[in-house]
Amino acid sequence: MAEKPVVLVTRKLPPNVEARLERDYRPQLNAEDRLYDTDELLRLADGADAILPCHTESLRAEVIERLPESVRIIATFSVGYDHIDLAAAKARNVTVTNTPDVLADATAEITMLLLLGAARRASEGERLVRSGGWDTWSPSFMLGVQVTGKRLGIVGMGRVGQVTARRARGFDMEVHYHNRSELPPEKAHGATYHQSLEAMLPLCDFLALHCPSTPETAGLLNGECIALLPNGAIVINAARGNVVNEAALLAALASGKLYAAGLDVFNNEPDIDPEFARRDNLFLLPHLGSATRETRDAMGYRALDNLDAFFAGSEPRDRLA
Ligand code: 8YV
Repeated sequence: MAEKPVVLVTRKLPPNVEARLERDYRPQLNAEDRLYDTDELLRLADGADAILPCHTESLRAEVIERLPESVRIIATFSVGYDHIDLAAAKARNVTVTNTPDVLADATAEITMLLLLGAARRASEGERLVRSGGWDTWSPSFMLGVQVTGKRLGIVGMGRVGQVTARRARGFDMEVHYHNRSELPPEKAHGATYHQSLEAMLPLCDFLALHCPSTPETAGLLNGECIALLPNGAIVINAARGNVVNEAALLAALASGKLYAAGLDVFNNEPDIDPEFARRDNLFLLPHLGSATRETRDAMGYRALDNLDAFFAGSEPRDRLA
């Protein structure tokens, strides 16, 4: 019988996922969950048939070019693949897969949390209670913005966007979306399509970003786009930090153009712009989009399904390159 493939697993994964790895592969696990720098990653990849990374490992072109010949597939434990240079992988004949579908529910949950948290001033309220500073109640105390019945614009109507549209309807929201192409009605869930982002923005009391991070979407929500939103709009980002021009976002939060923002993702995580922590009208989470036990298991299984297919000589269902 052929030897089991060697898989370099860059981060500590859920126990059930690691158990399946131990059963079916010869995994090199990261029990201490240390972050590997590029040199260590390349050294550990020596002799590995596959790498199972997370978005915390940057597999840009110069890293992929230096990968040992033994590596034939990168099966990332993420739906996003902005940390992997697909063209460089293709050029070296390295297959790349991701984990779509399975994190849509968890990420849409976080989107609704961000939306509610930003609109109803949840961070401010929580800080007040915890600090012992809560000493009053009045009819005008800590008023926020009501979510029910408001207009939500979704940028990127992929799987996460579609589940978000469904959840938002539970709050009687009027949902709009901008996407490369219009979806069939069963996927649009009653949301109205806008071919142009600029045409949709003036209709958005809330704007939720769910597009992938690509060269085309970098800085998509810039100052000009924010200016097109209604005064007092709320921006939600559960996609990637670089989809937003953060300086423009912070300026709009300071000027009052935006009422608030709810953010789960940032540029340069976890060393984010300290200005975010200083502003009150922000509801901030540390990249928790897919962070449920159920979803992290499902992401691991999906990555392993891709590896299983690849090493069985069939087409992995989530092949990107
Ligand atoms: C993951 C994510 O937790 O899957 C993604 O693209 O952004 C997250 O929800 C993370 O990327 C795991 O690698």
